[in-house]
Amino acid sequence: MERMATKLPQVPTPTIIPSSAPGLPGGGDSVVLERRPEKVKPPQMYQVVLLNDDYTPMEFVVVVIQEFFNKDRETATQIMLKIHLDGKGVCGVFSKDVAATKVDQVTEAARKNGHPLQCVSEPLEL
Ligand code: TYC
Repeated sequence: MERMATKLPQVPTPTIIPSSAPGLPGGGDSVVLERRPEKVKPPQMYQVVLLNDDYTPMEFVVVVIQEFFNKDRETATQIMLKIHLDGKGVCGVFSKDVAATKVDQVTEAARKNGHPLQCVSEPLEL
């Protein structure tokens, strides 16, 4: 099996300070962990956005937001109305893979039900 390349977090290299070092309590060598600037960046996150159209029923959009984005009915209704009025709205923020899966699931559900609903993912600005 092919192995995935994984980036391990960088750990500081211990510095051995001899017990004779001035200002340190005696009784054997002391190990000091020096703090280094953090090199591991958090992963890029993606917002999943629904776009407005003139044909998809409001009720279908509310159910989609409830089912695929785990929102309660009231929140889902507010998001749907925001999309209806502004043209687009964020339904959730996810890692790249999860966002892509949400887009696929929503698009499949919409097409199965004969609706043109558009769902896209966008990298989140820092
Ligand atoms: N504008 C649609 C209507 O009036 C409702 C709608 C809301 C459609 C949100 C898509 O992402 C959407 N039936």
